Amino acid sequence: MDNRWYAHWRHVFKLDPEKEIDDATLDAICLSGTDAILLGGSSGVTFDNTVDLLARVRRYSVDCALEVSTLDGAVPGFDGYFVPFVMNTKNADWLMLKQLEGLQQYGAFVPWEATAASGYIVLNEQSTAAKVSEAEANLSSQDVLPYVWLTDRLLHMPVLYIEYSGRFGDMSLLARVAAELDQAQLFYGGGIDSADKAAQAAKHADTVVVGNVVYDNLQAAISTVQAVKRMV
Ligand code: 1GP
Repeated sequence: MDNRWYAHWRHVFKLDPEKEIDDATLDAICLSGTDAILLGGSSGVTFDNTVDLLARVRRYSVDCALEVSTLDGAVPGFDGYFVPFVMNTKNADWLMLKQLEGLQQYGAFVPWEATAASGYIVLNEQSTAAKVSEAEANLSSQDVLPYVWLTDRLLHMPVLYIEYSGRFGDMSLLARVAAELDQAQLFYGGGIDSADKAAQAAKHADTVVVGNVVYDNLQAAISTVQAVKRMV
């Protein structure tokens, strides 16, 4: 069953459990009107730092989900879980084997009704996500399409995530991907540091994810919420 508990999310803040965030900043983020807080990071995510941040976000009524990218950071108590699969890598660890290892250890505890696979297409070669997963990130719009078809039409993954982490992506590529989707919810993340960029991404993506700018420029981060909501 796939009831898509995240279907209504248009704007999401992604927080990295490894990074420090003070109470005032977290307060502003959680009360910003965003649809959800997603916890995740490409490195340094542990059980302790994930539990700690979850407990702090739990003071607010906003949805809080976890992107499960390490076994260490698999923590119960979230509203939902995304299990990432990197579609554009030839390293089987990130395609399937780490996910399998997770199920071999913790499969009996997975809340299936609140767990979704997300097919990542990682497109910024310089990002930690691309380096860690050995993604073949230098893809044109044309090159990306077979990955989109694989994720959306053959495997029927419920989420397709266009990931430019750290750099604002090619919006014409994003538009091309959006036009090609049959059923997956399209997430976009990467380099959104202003209302204008958030609005551009929201034109094509179902769900816009805003990460780093939270730590660099809080006001700019907050401005992305209304920019996305205005596009709906
Ligand atoms: C990272 O897609 C998210 O996984 C957000 O990217 O940190 O560049 O906003 P930024």
